Amino acid sequence: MIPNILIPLATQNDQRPIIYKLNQTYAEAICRAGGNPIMVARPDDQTLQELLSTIDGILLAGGHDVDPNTYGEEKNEHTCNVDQDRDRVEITLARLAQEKNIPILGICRGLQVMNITLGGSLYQHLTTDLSGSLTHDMHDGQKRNFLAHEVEIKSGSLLAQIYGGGKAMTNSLHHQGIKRLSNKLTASGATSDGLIEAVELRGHPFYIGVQWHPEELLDEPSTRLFQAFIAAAKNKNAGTKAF
Ligand SMILES: [Mn+2]
Repeated sequence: MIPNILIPLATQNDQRPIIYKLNQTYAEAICRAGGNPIMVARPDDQTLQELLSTIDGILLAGGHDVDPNTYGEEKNEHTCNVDQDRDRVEITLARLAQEKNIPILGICRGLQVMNITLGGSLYQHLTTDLSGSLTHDMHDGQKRNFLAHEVEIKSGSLLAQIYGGGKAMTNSLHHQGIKRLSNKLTASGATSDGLIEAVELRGHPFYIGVQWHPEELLDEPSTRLFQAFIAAAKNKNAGTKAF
């Protein structure tokens, strides 16, 4: 059985016409790990519910900023290109994944959506809002696989089982990040400036978010992360942990 992985498309709304899109690397990473990506646009909530019976896992990809209203804050001048309909779709999926034990992997914005869904909040701009912040936004002038910083992986976490514990060198393509961590989530990785860069939901078969972009890296830990996600998706209806 090849597990179907639902991926809401990102929105490119800083130009006209507005485009729904997905970087090729996400789909390739899912395929390499043995899954089948199923891209969707903006289904209504009822359609989303029905779609869930046909899929085995959910991937929340990167993209533009989430509307700060979703975590009770006013939008400041650094938050841009909000798509409230994408926020609705992804927050609904992150909630349903929690409730129904559906394996879910959140990448970059995806991790942020998971944290917001479960009651956390974001820094709207790390450079100005997180004192002593490292340089996390490598969008300008660097390749997307540029290894920007270390992430300390918390021992005892699911992520440590996958990454082998210790430190991981990762890329970094984000200007926002977790401010208040959801009290349901566990921090499983952080950078030296104190920013939480990985989260997981204990007791769930696979509810993992990472702030970096493993789909752009072809190293072994990134490969194992996608393999573990697809293994959990294959196991979705078995009701047991995949690893
Ligand atoms: Mn970073």
